[in-house]
Amino acid sequence: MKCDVLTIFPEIFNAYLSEGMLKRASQKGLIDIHVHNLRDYTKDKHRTVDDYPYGGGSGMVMKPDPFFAAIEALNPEPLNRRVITLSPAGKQFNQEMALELSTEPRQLIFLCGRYEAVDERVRIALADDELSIGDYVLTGGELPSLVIIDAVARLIPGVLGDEHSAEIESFSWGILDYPHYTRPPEFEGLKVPEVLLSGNHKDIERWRRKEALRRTVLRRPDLLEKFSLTEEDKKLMNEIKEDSQ
Ligand code: 4FV
Repeated sequence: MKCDVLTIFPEIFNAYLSEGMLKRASQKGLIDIHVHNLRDYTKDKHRTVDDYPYGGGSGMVMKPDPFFAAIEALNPEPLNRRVITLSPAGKQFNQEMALELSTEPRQLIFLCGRYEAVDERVRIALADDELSIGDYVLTGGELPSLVIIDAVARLIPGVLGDEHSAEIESFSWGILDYPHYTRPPEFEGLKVPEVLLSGNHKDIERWRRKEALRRTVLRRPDLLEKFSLTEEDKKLMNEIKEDSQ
């Protein structure tokens, strides 16, 4: 995973990328992330990146020029770059998209907006994707970029400890995760489900699948619309229905 980020607040990234799994992944050369200060691509002595909105209105708009100059400098070749802008108006980011981006051979370039918005010509002329991390308004595109970088990087083979393969995890299945427990076996009067202490891996797998399905039925039934149930899943769903009678 080779990716570059354009932002007026590079420090935000340095802090997050120098901890935990992403730090180790960079050290292992599994991911290669470079953060650039957009102001380095301005031409005026005040390193201006924003200006008043045409048509009036509150707030400022980010100028197109620094983004164009930066992309020209970072990778003028449209065919081997994938430019991503972040906005609430973008396509909703999800695990499926994370999986797709994790196999993307081209250089990913994230353009982080600030202020009211970014001049629309940046999206029109430069962006390959416009993504949203959710229906709410943030102060900048830095957090959405980090959310996407984190979700994609952990799917790069070798980034997650080999004991944890992304394939076995819930959203990769397309349903919610099952409940997790660790020691002590009883805490605040709350016991760990017996089956998890049984050592019977077949029963444990069955229990985990059933609880994952139960949670999905209760909390995200929308996920089940695009989820193909196995014959075993259908039996579990009947049990879940009976349990709730
Ligand atoms: C956002 C989101 C988001 C809008 C104006 C940055 C802000 C400000 N981006 N998913 N939700 N962006 O709220 O991606 O410049």
